[in-house]
Amino acid sequence: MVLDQLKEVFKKFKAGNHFVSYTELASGHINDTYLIKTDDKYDYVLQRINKGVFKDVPGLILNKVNISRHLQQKMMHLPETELLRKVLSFVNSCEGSPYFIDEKGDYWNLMVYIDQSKTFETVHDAEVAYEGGKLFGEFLNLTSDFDANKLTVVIPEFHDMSFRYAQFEEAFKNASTERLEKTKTYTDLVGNLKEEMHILQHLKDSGEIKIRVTHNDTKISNALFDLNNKGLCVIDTDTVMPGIIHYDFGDAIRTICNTAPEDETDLDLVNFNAIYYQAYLKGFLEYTGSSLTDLERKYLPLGAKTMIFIMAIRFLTDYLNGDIYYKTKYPEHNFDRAKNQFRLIQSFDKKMGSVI
Ligand code: GN1
Ligand code: MG
Repeated sequence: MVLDQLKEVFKKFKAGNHFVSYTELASGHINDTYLIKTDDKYDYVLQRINKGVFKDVPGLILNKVNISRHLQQKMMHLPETELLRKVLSFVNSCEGSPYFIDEKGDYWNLMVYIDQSKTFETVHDAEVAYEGGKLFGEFLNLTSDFDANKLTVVIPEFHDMSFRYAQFEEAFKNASTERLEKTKTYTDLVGNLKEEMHILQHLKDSGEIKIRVTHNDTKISNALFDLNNKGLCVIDTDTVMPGIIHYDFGDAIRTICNTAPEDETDLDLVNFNAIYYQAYLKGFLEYTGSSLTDLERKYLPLGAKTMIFIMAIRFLTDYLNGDIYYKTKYPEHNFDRAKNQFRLIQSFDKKMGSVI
């Protein structure tokens, strides 16, 4: 039973033996995440990391711990209670390791839960977009002096466009006739956008855009807000890796400016909100602006479009593959997500015009 297992695993960490109840936090597509309520001072977030997706889980957990340590040092001036709300803090196992390995070989890690906080799946307020921009901008700013080479690359070529195209082409070759027919409009679009969607990749490969520490999963639900909607803490640092700033900018825009959730099936509800784009940009530049080159700044809008496309092609690829990567709730879930993202690109083009 899940309850017994969670109780057992929780006991393996230095959090005291105060397990009262659990709830699953089901918004992620990859890991299993649980909120553990205790009768003690803190509640906790317990996570089983997906070892099928992440090949080097100890490396991933060390990345997260080291990034948190770096951020904590930068915020040393804050009182401890505030620090615990602004930076994820990881709890060691009873054996002094940042993770516990169970009898099946699964890896678990534990964090202190940040209470009096909330997340947004969709945004309905420009202030929230602005606060999100400040929060992710601050994260990039504070990690800009962390040596990116010291991070384990947890998923090689994660935001590499050539890699994503190669995966798509392979899936296309092997897909069922039924899924190929259904997706024809969208697989054609993937071909049409190919050149534009490689521009950032080329600038990165040629060294014209610099590599730095990036979060790589800056969807707005990975930002915690306080109850007054002020940005609090960046969460889900699983994919912190060397990267370019454009994809962190872009993934936040992808989720903040979509007027509907990522898997909304009524595509008429999917529109790109350009006001939220400007609000996010403003907050983001307050923290990153002085460190950006003209070229980096020029290509921020293309970063947004490219990131929407990366998610569109990844969802479509997984659908063609028969749904082997993302958790899905029903058979067409990945296709619905892909259609949603392609519609968002269409609306982006209409609202933002050409971005190259
Ligand atoms: C996955 O599991 P979650 O929700 O944190 C994915 C991200 C996608 C996101 C889409 C390792 O993140 O790249 O942007 O779904 N993470 C991985 O919602 O593939
Ligand atoms: Mg994630």
